[in-house]
Amino acid sequence: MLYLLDYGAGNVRSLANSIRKLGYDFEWVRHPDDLKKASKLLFPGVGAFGQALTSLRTQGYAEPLKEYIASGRPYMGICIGMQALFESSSEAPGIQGLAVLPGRVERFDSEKKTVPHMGWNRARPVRKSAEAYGLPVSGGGGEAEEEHAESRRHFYFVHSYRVAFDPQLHSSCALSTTQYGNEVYLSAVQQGNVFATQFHPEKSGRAGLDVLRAWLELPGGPSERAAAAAAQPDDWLLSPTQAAIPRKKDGLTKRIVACLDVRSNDAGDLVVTKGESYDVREKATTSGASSSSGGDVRNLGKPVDLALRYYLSGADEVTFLNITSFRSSALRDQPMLRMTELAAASIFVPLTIGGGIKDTVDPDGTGRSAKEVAEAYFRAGADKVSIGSEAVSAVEGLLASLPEGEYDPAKAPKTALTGGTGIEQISRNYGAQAVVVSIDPRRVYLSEGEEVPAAHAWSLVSSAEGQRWWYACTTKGGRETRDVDVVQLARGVELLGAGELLVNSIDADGQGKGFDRDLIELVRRYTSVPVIASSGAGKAAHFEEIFSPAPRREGWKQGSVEAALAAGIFHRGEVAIDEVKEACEGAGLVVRREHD
Ligand code: 1PR
Repeated sequence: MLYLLDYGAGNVRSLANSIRKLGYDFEWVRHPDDLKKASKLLFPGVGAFGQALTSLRTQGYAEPLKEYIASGRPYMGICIGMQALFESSSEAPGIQGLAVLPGRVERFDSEKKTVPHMGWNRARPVRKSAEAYGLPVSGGGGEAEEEHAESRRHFYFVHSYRVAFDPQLHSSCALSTTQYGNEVYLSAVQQGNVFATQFHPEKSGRAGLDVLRAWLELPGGPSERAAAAAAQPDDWLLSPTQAAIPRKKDGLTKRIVACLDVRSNDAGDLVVTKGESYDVREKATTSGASSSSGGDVRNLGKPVDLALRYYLSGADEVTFLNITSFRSSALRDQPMLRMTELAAASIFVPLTIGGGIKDTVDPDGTGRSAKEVAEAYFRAGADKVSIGSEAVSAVEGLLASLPEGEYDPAKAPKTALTGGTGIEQISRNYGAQAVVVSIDPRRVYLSEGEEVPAAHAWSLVSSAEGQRWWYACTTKGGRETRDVDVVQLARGVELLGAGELLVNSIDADGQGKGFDRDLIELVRRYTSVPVIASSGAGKAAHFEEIFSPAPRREGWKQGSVEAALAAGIFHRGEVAIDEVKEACEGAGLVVRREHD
């Protein structure tokens, strides 16, 4: 029987879903004795190294787990489930790993790249036996076959710590390596009955399902096949020393995100809608002539059906935003939770849920913290939550703590970090990578001779045509404009623990004229967490443009972003995700292709 070891650290629903999807049944490990009954064991390992190892020890799993591994029965570890196999981690000094494999887990160097390493990257097989674990070694020769094999080597990673590949130390366990920046590290290991991946197969589309399937198909009990593969002396595809040499460029791809703005329509059904500049109602018609908005909510389809379509056609991530969240409490918003569960059952790429992630009070008076609300979505299968309006309030809190004349929330005194905001709480408990902040800025144009307010001078933009504007943040889907500019918001939430910024634009939304490059470059310049460019995509070339590094002002950081999101063009079938990826590839960018 296959067992899944969940020691209670977080969301393992997606893994359970993918195993069921592949037609396998499993039991949860409920007691250390269950490990004696298991003929196969999967350890997803969510959370942090120290927390995982401490939980294993305090719950009495550490020794039975080592005995299980020593018995030769198949073990598969994912992420922390892989890191736990090593001796120790700099994430938790003094806490011993299981020491089944040699080496120490250490943090990525964040000097020249963003940490965590988040997104799709290439796992490069280093031994022939990788093939048996679903990692294609070669496509068989032809160009199409090679392309197909390559599409099966991209996986979803999200981690800040890794085991650097050491050709001597890891010559008997390395199965694949991955390069982030100029660091080459172990992305899959296999030694005898032990197999583990740093990436998340359950979030890696069909390529990930192939890896899981390959392992699930291995015979249970002591595995002769795996042991035989490990023993082959000529198994290396290239010498370990060569494999350790970093290439010119790493394999991290640009991510294409499909976004679904969700709300109940006037009939009460949850639908995907899409507007222009956040107005999602059809233009009302009076006596045949179209007038201002006020008609029905535009209905572009059912959320899970559309999302599934995007997943199957190669979206790297799917985001659902509950755009009427300001009206009701998210925890009682069962349709969104149920929708998340349904989506997570059939979509195996990262899912982000936004809208209403904030402190709420149930009708019976029970208070629900933003963390509890987020937890409900993580349990339902979300990988990240996105926070909009509450992020603005949190940054206003930081700004209020600054001395007169200081406008940078990143300089807020330590005492201003109360730990009480939703961003801080969710980030602390689930990691920064699980917290996206969705920014809804609007341009504030300045008339001739008008001065930009001193506090917002850094978000001032002047166009070649002589127009000047700055970006004010809004809440409640653009209904309220606040005295916080986009740079203040971005810097403030980064300090509070946000791991990613979704940068929308009310002006560009639904216009199809391209992303607001000034806005995106502004946020990029002043922050270092990954940025998702959003709003305004009208054709495939717009993605290529926003990903291309073309700094327009002296001293500005390269304008390229990690991900770009679109809604309208995908919903209306005007541009296919594949077309976007083709255009990006044509421009020399690395993208992930979903295979058939
Ligand atoms: O404030 O934490 O409850 O979150 C509410 C969330 O709902 C925010 O993320 C906010 O951006 C979103 N939202 C609120 N009202 C609207 C609306 O449209 N009326 N949608 C709305 C925002 C913007 C993008 C859109 C892109 C791409 N949608 O997500 O998908 O602009 O569109 P395009 O490619 O068609 O141009 P809280």
